[in-house]
Amino acid sequence: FYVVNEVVIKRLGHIPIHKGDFHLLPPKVQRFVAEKAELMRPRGIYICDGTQHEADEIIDKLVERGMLSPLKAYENNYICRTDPKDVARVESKTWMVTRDKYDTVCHTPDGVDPIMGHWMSPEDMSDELDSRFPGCMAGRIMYVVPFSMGPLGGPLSKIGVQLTDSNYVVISMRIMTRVTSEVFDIMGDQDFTRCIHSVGLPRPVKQKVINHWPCNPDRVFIAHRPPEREIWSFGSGYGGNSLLGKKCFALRIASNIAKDEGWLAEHMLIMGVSRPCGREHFIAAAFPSACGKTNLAMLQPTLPGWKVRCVGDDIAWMKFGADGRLYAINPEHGFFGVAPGTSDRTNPMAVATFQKDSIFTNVAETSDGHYYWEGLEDEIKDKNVEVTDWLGNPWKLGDAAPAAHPNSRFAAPARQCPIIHPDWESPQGVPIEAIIFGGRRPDGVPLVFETYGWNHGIYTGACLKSEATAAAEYKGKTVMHDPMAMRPFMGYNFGKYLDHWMKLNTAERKLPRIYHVNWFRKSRDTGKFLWPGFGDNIRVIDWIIRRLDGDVGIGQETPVGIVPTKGSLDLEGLGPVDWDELMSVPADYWKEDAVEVRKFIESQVGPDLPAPIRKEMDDQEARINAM
Ligand code: SAT
Ligand code: MN
Repeated sequence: FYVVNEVVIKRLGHIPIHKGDFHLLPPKVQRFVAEKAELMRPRGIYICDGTQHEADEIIDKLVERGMLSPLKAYENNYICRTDPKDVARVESKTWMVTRDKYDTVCHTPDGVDPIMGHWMSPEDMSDELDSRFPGCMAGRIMYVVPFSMGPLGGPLSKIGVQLTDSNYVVISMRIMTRVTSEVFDIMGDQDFTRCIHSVGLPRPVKQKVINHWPCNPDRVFIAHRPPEREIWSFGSGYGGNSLLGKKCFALRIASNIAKDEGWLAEHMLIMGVSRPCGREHFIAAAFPSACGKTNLAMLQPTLPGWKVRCVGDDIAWMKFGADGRLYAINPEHGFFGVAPGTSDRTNPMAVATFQKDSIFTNVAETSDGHYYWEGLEDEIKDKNVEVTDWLGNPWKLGDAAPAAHPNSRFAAPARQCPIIHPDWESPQGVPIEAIIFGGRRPDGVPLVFETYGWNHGIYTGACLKSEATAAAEYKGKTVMHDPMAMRPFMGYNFGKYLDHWMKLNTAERKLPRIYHVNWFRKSRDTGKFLWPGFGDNIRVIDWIIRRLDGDVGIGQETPVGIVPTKGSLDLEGLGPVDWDELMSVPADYWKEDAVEVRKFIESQVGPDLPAPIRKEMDDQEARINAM
C-alpha cells in the first residue's frame, strides 16, 4: 500500500478509477499513469490484474458490442474483424527516436535512405505526439496492463506497463505476455518499459467506425525512445503496432538494453530437437515475418525416432551463462501466428494449440462456427457449409479474392501447445548450440549450408534476404534485404549491432555454429519447389546436428559455406529430389549477388561496418569470383 502524492492526485483530477486500487501501484507507476491520464483524458481508469475473471468480463463486453464473436465450434475461441485499413504493421510510420541520428541509423551516402532503422529527432517526435495524444482517449477507458516479458522475476526477464484504450489489446496482451499484478510486487528498484497506446479516436467520433474497430489509419504513428525505455503508439489496433510487448519492446527496445547489458534480443524461434538416441539439442532460428518460424518451431519429424519440442516461435532473448554457453528464453507467453497456410498437414501442433482460448483476427468463418482460411480447403467436411470472408461477405470456394486476409492471425496461449517444451518457462533459458538464418529465396541459394565461423555467420546473417510477405505494407514478391530478419525491428545502428554480435566472441565462450537454410528454392525449369519442407525439414536439422557432432565427411566447401556432400542427407521415404539443383551454388547467380550485396552493404552500412565483417565480405567475394 503506497501513499499517493499530491501531484499525482492533482494530475488524476476527477478521472475515476473503475477497477483496481491505485494505492497498490508502485509510486513510479502511479506517476506514469497519472501523467498520461492527464494528457490523454480518458473517462476512467481500469487497472488490470490479468485474472481469468477479468478476461471473461472484458470478452463478454466485446461480444455484446459486436467487436468479437464466438466461434461456436470451439471452447472460448473468438473471431474479430478489423477495419480493413488496419491489417498489418506499418513500417513507414514506425520510428526510433534518439538525439544522435547515428545512434539509430548508419552513415549512408547522400540521397540513400537507410532501410534499417527509421530515425526521428526528439523535437519532431514531440510535435507528432502533441498533435495526436492530448485528449485522445476522451470518452474511452484507459486500461493499465502490467506485464512481464519472460518468466516472472527471472534473471533474463523484463517488466513493462502498457496503457491502452483498446480492450482487444488488453485481451490479446493477456495471451501474448504474462499479465499480472504480481509485476507490481516484484518491480522493486527495477525500471519498467513505458508503453502508451491509443486507437486514436476520441469520442464523440466524427468518422464512421468500421467493424466496431476504432482506429485512425491516416494518423498512425509509432515511436520508440530507447534511452527512456518508452513506446508511443497511435492510430492502429493491429498486432505489431499495438501489442507493444512484442516487436516494440521485446525487439526494438530490448535490443538496446541487450547492447548495454551484453546480451541479444533477436527475431528467432527456439526449438528443442531430440534424436533417436535421446540426446537433445537446442536451436534458434531467424526468418523474416511470415516465413515459417512457427512451422519450424513445432515441426513434426518425418524421420522415425526424432522429437521436436517448442520453446518459442518468434523472439529469443539470449545471454551467455557462467559455463560459457548461450542461454535463450522466449520472452512471450503466446503465439501470434499467420493463419493462412496453417493446417493439420502443415502444422498440426499449432492447430491443436488454438482449439480453445484463442483469438482469430481477419480470418473467415463457416456457418457451423469454425474458422476458415486458405489452406483449409481439404479440411472442410461439409462441402455445403457457407463461408463468410474476413470482410464479412459471403464467399465460395473458387472465388478470386481470398477468404482470409493473407496476414490474418491466431493468438493462442503457448502452454496449450501439445509439444511445448517442459523447460519453456525456465527462467535461465535453454542452451543454444546452433543458430539458423533463412528466408524465401526462389533462386540460387542451396537448401542448407554451414558458415565458416562466428564472423562469417554474422556476415551471412547481415546478407539475409527474403521475398516480401503480407506481414507489413509491401506489395508483390520482390526479394528484399532483411538483415538478421531484423530489418523492421532494428533498435539501433546496424553497424554497432554487428559489432555487438562480434564482441560476444570471447575465448571462454562456446559459440553456437551458424547455418543458413532455404526451404523455398524453385526449379529453374519447372518453377516448382525443389524441397517438400515442413516435417521433412528434420532431415536438414539432422544434418546440422551431425555437423555439430563433428562429422566433417558430410560437408563440402563452396564459396558461401559448407553444403552437404551428395547423399549425406537422410532422404529415406521421400519422393524424388533433384539433389544437384537443390544444393547447387550457381556461379552466375552468386557473382551477380556479390555485386548487389556489396552495393547494399556499402550504401546501407558504409563506414559503420566493422572491419572484420568487411573482411568476410571481401573474402567471400574473392571466393565467388574464383568460381
Ligand atoms: O504484426 S507482428 O509484428 O506482431 C507479426 C510479425 O510481423 O512478425
Ligand atoms: Mn515475427
